Amino acid sequence: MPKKIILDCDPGHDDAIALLLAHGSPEIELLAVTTVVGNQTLEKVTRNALSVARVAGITGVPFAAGCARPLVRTVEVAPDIHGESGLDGPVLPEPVIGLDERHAVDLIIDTIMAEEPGTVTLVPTGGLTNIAMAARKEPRIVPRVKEVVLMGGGYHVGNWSATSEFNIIIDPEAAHIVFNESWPLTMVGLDLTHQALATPEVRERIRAIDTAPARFVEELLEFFAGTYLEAQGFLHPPVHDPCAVARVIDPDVMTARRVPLDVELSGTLTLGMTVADFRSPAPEDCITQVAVDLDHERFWALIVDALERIGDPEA
Ligand SMILES: [Ca+2]
Repeated sequence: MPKKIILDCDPGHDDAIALLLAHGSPEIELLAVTTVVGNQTLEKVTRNALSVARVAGITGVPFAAGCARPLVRTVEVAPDIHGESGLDGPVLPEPVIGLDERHAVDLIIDTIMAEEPGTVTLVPTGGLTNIAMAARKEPRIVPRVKEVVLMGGGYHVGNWSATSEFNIIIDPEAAHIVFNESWPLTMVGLDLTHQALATPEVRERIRAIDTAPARFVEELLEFFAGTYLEAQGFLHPPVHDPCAVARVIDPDVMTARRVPLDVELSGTLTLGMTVADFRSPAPEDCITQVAVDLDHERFWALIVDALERIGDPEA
């Protein structure tokens, strides 16, 4: 049985690859794709999501636009990493599918309420505004969600401040809501995703697939490699968001540790820090975990396999 997911994203180079991975994996049934302000404005990331849908040949999956600003804070976007479009590098094709009429928050709620309880996994790869809003608007979704597997945070590194990761710090209040709900939650944070490096060897394997979607991914990685080298000093770019999808496809692609987690809202130096309590043993009622070690080979094999299965949808 494929695992049912809702991908809540802000494409974004790594979000685009996460979407391709989710679509191309036979282990995943993509129920809905929702967008949220983050790497760029809501308008831009939503258009990007629809463009990627065309590249991947995704039809019959509802896409909906969500929140255009965080719950409390002002909008902060990341052009130094993702460019002015949010998805700079490849030519972005004109979308061929339209948006669902519903707000993303309502699409998330309707989808979870329509499925059997305990079957839907939420995979947020952007700020947590939509997910927090959905939990507050319709609390009955919370016990129905199987698990939240999110890309965000980090237990000993940040990338937007010394202690904090972009997806969390752009809407820390939303993250606080999501991390403190009663659903099981796995944080796939920077400690893990900084191991998901697109090395020259990996990029050669993707180039060798020689399809339009694979070339699109290679062009994304080319741009991402440049900004990650310039803005953050990475020799090879870390490809964050597909790590959360990979965790759902194959839990053994990474190790995880059960630890209590919370989000700092009042620190003057540590706003948006995801605080993990590694003291042993974890409390019996602890339902949160952090991803620790990635199997690099197994991870990239999932992405290569998904791209091979997608083939050339428009050829
Ligand atoms: Ca993202």
